[in-house]
Amino acid sequence: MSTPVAITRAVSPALASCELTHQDRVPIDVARAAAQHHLYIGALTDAGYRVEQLDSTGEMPDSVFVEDISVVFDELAVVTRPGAVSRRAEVAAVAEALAVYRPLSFIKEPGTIDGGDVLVAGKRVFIGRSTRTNADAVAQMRRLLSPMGYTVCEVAIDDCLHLKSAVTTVDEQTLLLNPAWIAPAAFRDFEIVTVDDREPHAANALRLRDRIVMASAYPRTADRVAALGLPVVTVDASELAKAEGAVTCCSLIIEPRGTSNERQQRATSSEQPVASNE
Ligand code: CIR
Repeated sequence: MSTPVAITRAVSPALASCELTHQDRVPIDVARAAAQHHLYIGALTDAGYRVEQLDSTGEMPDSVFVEDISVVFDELAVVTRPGAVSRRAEVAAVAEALAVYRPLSFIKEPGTIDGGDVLVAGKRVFIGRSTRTNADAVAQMRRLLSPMGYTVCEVAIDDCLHLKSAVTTVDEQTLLLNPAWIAPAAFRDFEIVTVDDREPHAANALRLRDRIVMASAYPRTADRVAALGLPVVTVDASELAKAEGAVTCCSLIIEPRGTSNERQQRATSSEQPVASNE
């Protein structure tokens, strides 16, 4: 496999019945959410990813947030046991799709973990202890990953759904972070870029091989990332955000083995434009 792959999953007709933890339920226009998802897939395709889109049903309202069902490493894919019972029906089809690319390991009961709580930065794996992810699953992750040279670090998070609601990687050594939701101290070896105070949800950015995908609702934070010399593309994910989702949640990125930790090429100019995919 030399072409990178992104596994995505269709927006369920039942999206409006999604799980919600920190947000109030507001009406969701499913057709609009599907249209935004279509543009998101376009951003992945533009970046050179082959997109494999799985079907959904009315029995899995949160299926579009496929990130929560697995964590993909070079060596294996860990298939999660999602913290929300309503999301466990999503697992089988995602595992089947991933098995083509990686050996699989499964988180077992009583462990629960969502992929959104797992931030992989090189050989370091940070796991957020959210309402979805418990200590047993962290221990299982550590047992699986330590023999492969990964260090697993548990971190506390406040006031947000997942670890990656609060912090994501934008290049090998730089994290985009909302300090109101997570203490930067856990990441002292990294350079930290903080979100604009007016854009608390902006810390969720999707790092692809040569660009960063961010939601268009957060232009000030996008400018901060672009100022690092990283090409940023933005997509409108506002309807998906009503279901407490963001840009990393909507794909499982599978890079060819051995390339996911390559240092991202920074452009020579420090003034990269922010492009829109809307
Ligand atoms: C849920 O609560 O599970 C969905 N409504 C949203 C999941 C978003 N996933 C993510 O941030 N990784």
